[in-house]
Amino acid sequence: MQDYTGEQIEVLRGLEAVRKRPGMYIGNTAERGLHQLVYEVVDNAVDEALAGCCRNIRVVLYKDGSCSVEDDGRGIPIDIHAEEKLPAVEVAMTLLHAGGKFGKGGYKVSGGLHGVGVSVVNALSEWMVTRVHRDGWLYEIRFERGVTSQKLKRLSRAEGTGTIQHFKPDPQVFETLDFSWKILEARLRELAFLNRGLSIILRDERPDEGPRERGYMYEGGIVSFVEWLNENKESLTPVISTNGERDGVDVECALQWQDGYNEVVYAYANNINTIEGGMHLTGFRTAISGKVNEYARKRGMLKESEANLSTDDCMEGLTAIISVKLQDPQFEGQTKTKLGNAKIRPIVNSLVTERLDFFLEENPKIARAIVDKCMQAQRAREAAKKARDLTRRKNVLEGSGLPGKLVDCKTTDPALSEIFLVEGDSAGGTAKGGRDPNTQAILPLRGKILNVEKARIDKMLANEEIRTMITALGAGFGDDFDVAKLRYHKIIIMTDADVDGSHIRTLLLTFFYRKMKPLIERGFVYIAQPPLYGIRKGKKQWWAFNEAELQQVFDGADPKEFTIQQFKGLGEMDAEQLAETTMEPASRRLKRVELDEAGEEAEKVFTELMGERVEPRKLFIQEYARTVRNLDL
Ligand code: 0RA
Repeated sequence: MQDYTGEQIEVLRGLEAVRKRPGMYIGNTAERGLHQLVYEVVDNAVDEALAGCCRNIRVVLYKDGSCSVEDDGRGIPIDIHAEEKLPAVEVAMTLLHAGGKFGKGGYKVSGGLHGVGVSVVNALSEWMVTRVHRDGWLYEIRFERGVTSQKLKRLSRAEGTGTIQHFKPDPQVFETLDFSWKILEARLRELAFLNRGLSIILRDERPDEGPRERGYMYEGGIVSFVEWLNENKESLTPVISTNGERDGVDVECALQWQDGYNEVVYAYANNINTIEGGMHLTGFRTAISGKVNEYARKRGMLKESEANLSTDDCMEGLTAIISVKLQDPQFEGQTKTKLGNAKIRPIVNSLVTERLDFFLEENPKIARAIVDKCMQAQRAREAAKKARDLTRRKNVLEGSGLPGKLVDCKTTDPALSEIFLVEGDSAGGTAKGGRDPNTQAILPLRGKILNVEKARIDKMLANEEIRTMITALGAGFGDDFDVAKLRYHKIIIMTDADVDGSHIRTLLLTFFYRKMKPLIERGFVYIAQPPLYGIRKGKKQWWAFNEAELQQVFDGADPKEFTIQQFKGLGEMDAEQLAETTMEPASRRLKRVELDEAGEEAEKVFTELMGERVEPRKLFIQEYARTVRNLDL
């Protein structure tokens, strides 16, 4: 029999709650939740850096599926906690919500959103080892599924201070245990940008060909972040930056206009990407439009009779990072990524206004170029509005309002409806023959659609294929896009398995990413997978989607015994074949297009592949050429 003290019972209850409903603490137990564990531990180390006590963080992924995070901070305190009568480190590791915030006078700010506490990581790990360098000693404590398995002990004399957290995610909890270099790299790079001078190293010891290691450290902080984002764009201005502290709030902004048409603005609060925006973003946007309009009027570029430039006009082609750090962040909104603290708005607004005022006065030539660009954006937007109104009116006259090329499905329930965007009229005809008319609609697209990466909104709307698509999907586009009005919840891109087909697919994805992003964020976009080969032997029929599957069909037999048809395009299949292999839900394969958290990565790839500059595209092609399969020649 063991006597449990009050706090031991509390620990066990806490652990049980976390292990019973891990989703409540880390979102889910899939890939996202798994990476959340690393973020949680890294956030603690970054907090130590924010307190000015840590310069280096090192993250290592091991072959056994474990991960360690090492920092050179002060080391988690090991003295006996007055109330719990346990070493402070044990309290932090086992008590829910004790987090890093035990003791008074902790940090000034703390990455609050994740902030579930490292005890949650401990509870969801098969084992966890915490080592602390402090007071000339190295200490160690061990846990199994959150329960202390080895009390804190002194291992050896050691110099310096710091903490090493080493944990192995529990296979009983997680569906996947495979850490992704790409996902971790994106977040660690972001953290390095957001915390100037902080060095973060990522090391992966899992690859058979040997360890892989990369370090991230930016003396320029968010200025470097903007430079990195704009690396493949033609800039119109230098990076304009400002920072300051007011009312206990730290604000940093860096911005640069480039000659593209997209607004690339990321706002952070306590290192958390506030994708829903909030007070810091509002303050920033009003500062930009206020100052640009004021300057344009003062210099007579905008006449008295003319309307103000809209905020969207002023933000066209602007790349910016806004980073605020504050004591008591209020995270609101659906995904708790909208900063609610009202006092932040005027602080950001006045800092950016002051800086921009100074910049415009000092650089009249560049200032003129900025205003010129905003006015062009305004003209394009007005032209687009006219075009839009015109199409609306035309639709009313024509009846249903749907494009004539669309072969619609019978159901009107978006959740059950699918639309196939098909390359070419002839494949469109085949798809029409093979579809299920109740749930599947067909929209044939003629040739290449416009590359929206290189076109303004007015030119976009002059493009027939784009207009047809917007009308068929029914949810508008750009700033007016409303996913609630979407007519289909599966948008399936069906192009030929050749270079032209890939190009059309990329053009479509660029359009959706730039002008209907929620489609991709909500996972409504899919790519159809037509087979590359049809194989026949006697009465038997197989389909192969790649070379390996083709070999599987042969199964060691002589390929000459089979009749093999290689499909170069959708048009080479008849309606029945296309239906069976590519369209029927029961037998087809679909790839869902997903966007991971690292939004900057996707942003950069679209610029590289579709933007004005040729050189980055060449480099991209050279880098990935080695991995290309099935290139048609
Ligand atoms: C509370 C107080 C002190 C350090 C820490 C927490 C601390 C926590 C973590 C978590 C990961 N690495 C960490 N490094 C430090 C400061 C105690 C003192 O004054 O020495």
